[in-house]
Amino acid sequence: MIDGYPYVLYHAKEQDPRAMISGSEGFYQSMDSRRSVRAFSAQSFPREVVENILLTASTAPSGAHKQPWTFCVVSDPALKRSIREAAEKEERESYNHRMSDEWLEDLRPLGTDWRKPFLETAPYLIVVFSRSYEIMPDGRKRQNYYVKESTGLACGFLLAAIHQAGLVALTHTPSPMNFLARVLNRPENEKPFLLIPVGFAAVECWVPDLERKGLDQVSVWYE
Ligand code: IYR
Repeated sequence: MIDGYPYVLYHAKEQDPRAMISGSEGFYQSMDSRRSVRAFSAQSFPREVVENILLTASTAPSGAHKQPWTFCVVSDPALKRSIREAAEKEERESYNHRMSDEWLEDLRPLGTDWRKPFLETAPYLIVVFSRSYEIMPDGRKRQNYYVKESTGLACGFLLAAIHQAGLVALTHTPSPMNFLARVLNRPENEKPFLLIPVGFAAVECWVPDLERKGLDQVSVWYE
């Protein structure tokens, strides 16, 4: 007990430096093979895998340990179709009128457009909502903290768990995405954050030949 709150001992891990180097290298190699995918197979997989993935995502750190996220899992074909139709309506408007020339030019290498067939093909859509506050059983509101940072971290863990399960995903950002709260009938304290189709890659699935920034481009060391 500390200040009346229950505590448990966290056991520090003793590790051989060589094992640490090869372990971190192996994890890096695995994560480096992750790709965002837009061509999905229709093949499904057990619901239990999704459950484990969501439990993993929920191990992310969060402001005051409020875990301010909700994962809506959509596999119902009619609902997937409604989401696709609503997303394409917004995306068509965005690609044709709302996005700047610079933005469209930046997206050209990715080959994206307003069409989102993967929203129907992928066996599961995980629609992530962030929770600005909690509504208590008596109707009063309780504040959440660092809601975007926390939900972003949970989504990072989610993508890593999806990859570890041998599946692929797309971090899709239809914009604006208020339609998701409407279609899924979410409460007023939840805001749509990301729409993540999950499944197996299609047999023929081309991805852009991207290069990742090197260490010297993403880090500055003060030694
Ligand atoms: N939301 C649009 C556009 C789009 C924007 C970015 I930044 C991307 O990296 C990819 C797509 C869409 O999903 O097509």
